[in-house]
Amino acid sequence: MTDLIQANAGRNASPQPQDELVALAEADRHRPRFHFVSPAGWLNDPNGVAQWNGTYHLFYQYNPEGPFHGNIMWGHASSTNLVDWHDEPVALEPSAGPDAEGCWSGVLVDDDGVPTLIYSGRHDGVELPCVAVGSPNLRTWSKLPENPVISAPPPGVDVPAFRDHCVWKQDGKWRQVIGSGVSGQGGAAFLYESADLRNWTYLGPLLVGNAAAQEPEASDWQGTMWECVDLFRSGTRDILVFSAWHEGDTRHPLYWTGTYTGDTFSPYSLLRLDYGGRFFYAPQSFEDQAGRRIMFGWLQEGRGESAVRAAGWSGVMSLPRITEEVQGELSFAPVAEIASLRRDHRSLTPRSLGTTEILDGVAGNQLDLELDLELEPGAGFRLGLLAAVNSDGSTAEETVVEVGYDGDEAGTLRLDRSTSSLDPDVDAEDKSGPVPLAGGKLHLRVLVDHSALEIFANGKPLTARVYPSLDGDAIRLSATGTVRLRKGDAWRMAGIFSNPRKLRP
Ligand code: DQQ
Repeated sequence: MTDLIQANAGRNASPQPQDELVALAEADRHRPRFHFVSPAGWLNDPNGVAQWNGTYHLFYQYNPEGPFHGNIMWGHASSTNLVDWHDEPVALEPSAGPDAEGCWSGVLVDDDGVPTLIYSGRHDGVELPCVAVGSPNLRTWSKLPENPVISAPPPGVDVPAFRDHCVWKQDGKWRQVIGSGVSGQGGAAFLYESADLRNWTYLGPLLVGNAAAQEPEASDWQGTMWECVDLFRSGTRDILVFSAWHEGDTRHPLYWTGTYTGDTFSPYSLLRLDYGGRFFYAPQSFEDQAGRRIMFGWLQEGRGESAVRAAGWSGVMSLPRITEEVQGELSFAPVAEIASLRRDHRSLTPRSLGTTEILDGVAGNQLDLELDLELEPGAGFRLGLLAAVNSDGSTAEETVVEVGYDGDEAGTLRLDRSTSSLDPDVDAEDKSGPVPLAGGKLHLRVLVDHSALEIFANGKPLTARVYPSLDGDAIRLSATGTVRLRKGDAWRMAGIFSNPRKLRP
């Protein structure tokens, strides 16, 4: 590999105030403790998610210089159980040439035993596909001298951007889709083919969207460019995931169900992937050795820029979630391994719920709650989290999860953050979406990890960030109409990192 440019050349060449930034980040009250976060500085998209020789690998968009998107490199962590993460050396970082301005998102593939990264190198303000090959332990990466391996977006197409990759082997050849758009029309996924991951032939658009099909304000607006495209089969459906983007605005993840045949994807339905919108952005998935489709997403910050700067870190990785097709749509749940972090089990007494009650003996900001409920048509269930209650019983702060049952099969999951925080600078936008509620039966799983909140209601996820200022930790239940708690379990969750971590492991 002597003719290859060493991706890691110059690493640790200049001393950095590493300890200060890490200590600052660790001291932040809003920092999650059982979600993966970068040692400090900035984290965004999951990249190169894979299981390699039994070990799970999570790469991520990383800026160790501070909590802002700049000079993006690939951070790296590994895990034997999808729960505990071991920091690995930075895998890729910008160097003179086609990725001088950033090593943007991409994937890891197994090229006949050689770990190989396909990523977007940024140079002169545009991104182009680049390749790096790895050592057998995935710790040292060498960029190909022929980068970029695709020198321009497809000829004759005016694109707003062209980046991010999904790569797979099919009938002995490599295929990839690259996220893009057709100006004046909509987002797009462009399809390529290669025998060697180095020489690529453009086959045409896999799919082009229609930015005029929904209003730009809609929670399922397709955007004008598709970031982080991800194509996979789930059950009886082919699935094309993308993150809807428009002129620098990261909107939300969506997916098409449909049929991938030949060189095209025939769409059937367009669906929302997570009702938290930009709080579960740029997801990437892989199939593990047990055949599970596992997805990670980036939980963006929802507090003001000065608060982010002061905290010294930005961005949370979601818990790994399994996705499966259920009745033509994707259904999600955290991987079962997460349950190994559960401590101090409390079981809730089955009962009918009514006026507001504070849960006895269950409180905290690092929790896993699992509830089985039964709602009568017209009923509503309300779960208050991170609640700070005034001495007169009024609410000082509270984050509220609500599920309403409209009757038949349908219900609505809603996250009300209007009283989550007294801080006026935090995002408090209402989040909601439909949930299947056959017979009024609801399985609700809620994971609270300080500012990171992941909710799964009958398999429909809603992910968001909250920044309570009063350190409230009470949990409150209430109902309107008839709601029965059939089973309820609560656990405190253990943390996954032992401090201090190294900014540049
Ligand atoms: N983030 C990356 C891009 C991707 C975007 C850059 C999505 O490759 O399109 O950090 O968050």
